[in-house]
Amino acid sequence: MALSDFPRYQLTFGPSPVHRLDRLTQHLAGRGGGATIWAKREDCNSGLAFGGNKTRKLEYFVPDALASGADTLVSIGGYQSNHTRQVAAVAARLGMDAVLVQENWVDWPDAVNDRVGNILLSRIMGAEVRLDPAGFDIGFRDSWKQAIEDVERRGGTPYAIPAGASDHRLGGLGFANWAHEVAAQEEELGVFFDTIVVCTVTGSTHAGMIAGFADLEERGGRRRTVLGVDASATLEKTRGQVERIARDTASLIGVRRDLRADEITVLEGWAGDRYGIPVASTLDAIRLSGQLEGMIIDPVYEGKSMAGLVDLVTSGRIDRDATVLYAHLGGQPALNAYSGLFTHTQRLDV
Ligand code: 5PA
Repeated sequence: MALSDFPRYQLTFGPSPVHRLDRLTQHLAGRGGGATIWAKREDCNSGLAFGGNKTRKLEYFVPDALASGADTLVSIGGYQSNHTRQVAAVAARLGMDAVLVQENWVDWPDAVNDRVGNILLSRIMGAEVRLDPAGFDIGFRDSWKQAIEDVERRGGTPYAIPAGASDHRLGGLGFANWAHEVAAQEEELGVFFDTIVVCTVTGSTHAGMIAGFADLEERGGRRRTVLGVDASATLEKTRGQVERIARDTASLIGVRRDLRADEITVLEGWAGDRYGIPVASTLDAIRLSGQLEGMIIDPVYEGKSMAGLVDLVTSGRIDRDATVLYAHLGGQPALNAYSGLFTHTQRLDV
């Protein structure tokens, strides 16, 4: 089967915007870089509760959920999960229920961590929110299985969506489609993105891109480099999951060759010690992106991948003549649970 054979239920506005980050490009050039930086914006890809990367993945889950006769979407994430917020929005749009297990993934001392931002939005959208004290883990969880069973026991028909909509047969398709979308936008814009930078945690965003670009390469497209920046701080689990989902997705969409080792790159160095806890480079990247571009990124995911981009570009590890596409995957609502980090304006010397 080819990617285009899989049914897709459109939840996004259409292709997400792609634009240059000129001031960031200039700033990094003054610090040893040379690459030209662009962004593709999944943070404004949909009218469903601020959208984000999961909205794209869920476009391929919805036909499967509808065909299964489900009436309830069941999923899992941290208190400030962007993923579960997007599941709640999709359930609302489809007229389904949502049951969300929200684990205590981040030991973050914010008094309203379980009240503001993403979890607030999920409650507004009518989801059943179950707080659970368990810590961070991207694997399958008993609490999630329990939620699925509970829905069945009360006579509902659950559709189970794992953490981040990743470890699922269809998990990689949304971002395989993203790769095809990038290729079409390149034609329109007359540009070629030789390097993609993307945040990776549960893995199917990054893995889907790898599979999608491998598919394009097999159809005669040019090679490019996809750099995943780990934000899980459980590197081996994330790397393993990226690799597995990339291979499974590639074969699902008809890529005939094996993926090369150099196509699967998960970089460490910007996650800090723990998932969900920003470090100095995260906060610098958030301020940099805000003060140079008015582009808002979050302390859990994009702040870490942007910190990676900054270092990779200024160190020359990303070539000085590269054209980089930064995948902005959304996630801003979580900023509300991190207000303590930004009680005063701190202008960067840029
Ligand atoms: C998330 C994930 P993957 O999980 O597909 O690797 O994507 C990482 C990622 N950026 C990057 C943002 C804004 C994200 O929300 N979020 C998870 C969540 O529960 O929200 C799945 C972890």
